[in-house]
Amino acid sequence: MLTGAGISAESGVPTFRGKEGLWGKFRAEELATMEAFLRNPEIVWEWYSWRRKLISEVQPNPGHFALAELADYFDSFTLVTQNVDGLHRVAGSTDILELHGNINRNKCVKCEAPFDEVDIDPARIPKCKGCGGSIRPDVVWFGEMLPGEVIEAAFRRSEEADLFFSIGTSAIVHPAASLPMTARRCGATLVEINPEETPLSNLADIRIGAPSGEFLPKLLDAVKARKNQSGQG
Ligand code: BJW
Ligand code: ZN
Repeated sequence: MLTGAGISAESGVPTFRGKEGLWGKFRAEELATMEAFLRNPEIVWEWYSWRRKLISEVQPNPGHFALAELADYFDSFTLVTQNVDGLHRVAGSTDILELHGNINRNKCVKCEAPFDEVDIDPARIPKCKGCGGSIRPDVVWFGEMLPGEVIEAAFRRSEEADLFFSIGTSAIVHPAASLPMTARRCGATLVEINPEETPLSNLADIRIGAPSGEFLPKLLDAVKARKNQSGQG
C-alpha cells in the first residue's frame, strides 16, 4: 500500500498538487530543495514551521483509522507513505515505511546528525553541535536520495504483494510513484483510491474515484462482514 498527501486531506492537511492542493503560495518544487535552503534558509524554515504547527493541531481521519484496523485482516500489511505528517502512526498503524522522512525530526544539513530540539525559530536557525552545519527538517527534498533501507524494503514488499492500494497520491514523484507499477508488474492486483485521475488510473485493476476517508471505512466494514460470515461457517 502506498499513501500520499490525499489521505490526510480530510484531516485538514493541504495536499501539494491537485484541486485542493498547495501549501500557501509556494510549490513544493520551489521550497523542498537544498538549493532553496542554501539560498534562503529562513523562508524554507518558515514554511516548515508553519506546516509543523498545522500538523500538530490536526487529527487522523476515518481513512487513517480504517487502514490501521484493516491491517488485522491480512497476514502481512505494509503501509508505505510519502507523508511526513506522522498521522498513520497516531491512528495506530504499525508496519510503516516513511519514504520522505518526518516533519517532526531535524538533522544537520552537513553531517546529518539528528538534532533533538523539534521547534525551530526561523529567525534563529540552530547549528549542529558536532560540525557547525545548519539544522534542517529531516525530510527528503527533490534531488535527494530516499533513505536506502526504507526504499529498498518498499520495493521488496511491492514485488511480493498480492494486493496493492495506491491512495491519495498524484503518483508523479519518483521513486515512490514506481512502487504501484512495480507491484502490478510482479502480479499484484492494483487498486487506486483517488477522486482525481492520475497516471496510474489506466493501469489500475480497480479504480475508486472517492475520498479515502469516505471509502476506506466502508471497505473495512465489508471486510469485517465477510470475516464474520466465513467465521460462521
Ligand atoms: C485525495 C483526496 C482524498 C485529494 N482522498 N485522495 C523519474 C522520472 C522523473 C523524475 C524523477 C525520476 N526519478 C527521480 C526524479 C526526480 C524527482 C521527481 O520525481 N520529480 C517529479 C516532480 C517529476 N524525485 C526526486 O528528486 C526524489 N529523489 C530521487 O529520485 O533521488 C535520486 C536522484 C538524486 C539526484 C538526481 C536524480 C535522482 C526525491 C523526491 C522527494 C519528494 N519530496 C516531497 C517533499 C517532502 C518533504 C515535505 O513534505 O516538505 O515529498 S515533494 C512532495 O511530493 C512530497 C510528497 O510526498 C510528494 C508526493 O506528493 P503526493 O503525496 O502524491 O501529493 P499530491 O499533492 O501530489 O497529490 C495528492 C493527491 O491526493 C491528488 O491526486 C488528489 O486528487 C488526491 N486527493 N483529496 C483521496 N480526500
Ligand atoms: Zn553536523
